[in-house]
Amino acid sequence: MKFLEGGPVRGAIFDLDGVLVDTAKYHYLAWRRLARELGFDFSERENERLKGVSRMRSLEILLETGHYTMSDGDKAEAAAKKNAWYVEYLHALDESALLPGSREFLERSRDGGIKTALGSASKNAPLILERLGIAGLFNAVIDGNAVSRAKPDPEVFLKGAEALGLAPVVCVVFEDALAGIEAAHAGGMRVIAVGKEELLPGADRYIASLKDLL
Ligand code: B16
Ligand code: MG
Repeated sequence: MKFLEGGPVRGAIFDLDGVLVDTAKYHYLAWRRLARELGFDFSERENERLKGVSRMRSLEILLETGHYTMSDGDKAEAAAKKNAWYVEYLHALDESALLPGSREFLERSRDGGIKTALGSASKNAPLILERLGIAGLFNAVIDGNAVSRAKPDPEVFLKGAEALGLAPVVCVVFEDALAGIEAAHAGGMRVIAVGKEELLPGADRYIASLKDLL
């Protein structure tokens, strides 16, 4: 399997939301519900700023857009409420939410001797992988429960490479968010962006979806 310049690839580390699955719409519905409850609206364009960002940071951005302030205790409560709604929406998730080529590319990577890891900010990753029926396609899962520093810190990807027993230089990261591209490079890994160069500058290659690599 040859899909990237710059030496062999022995490990592939995948972001979840926006790379393997489209969960952004469920995040959006839950954040908008919270915003409306607080008395302001939240547009899809504003929601773009939340992609790849941690739950608490997402809440802070949401509150900023609504010019709304809250105590830390209320923030924890609001984030928990949003998550409960999000998890409720996730029950509607099934294999049809997989982005084009996700399952096939994971399978082909493994058949081609490339080890696979998940590198996601989401604390709900195990539930999502289960609902999509792809949990068994990963050699390692590093998610929001396993890291203490959010992207653009490279922690999630470095832990992924380590769990695969590989050096960063032979790993490639698949990302749809700027913070993730920065995190991968900060960890010494090459990165393939799922999206457009205008929105995601600095990646080593661009694809519209994993289907492009099949
Ligand atoms: P949770 P990724 C990210 O997933 C999402 O893109 C982002 O919108 C979300 O806030 C974050 O996970 C945390 O998710 O609330 O489920 O813990 O793109 O890193 O796979
Ligand atoms: Mg993402």
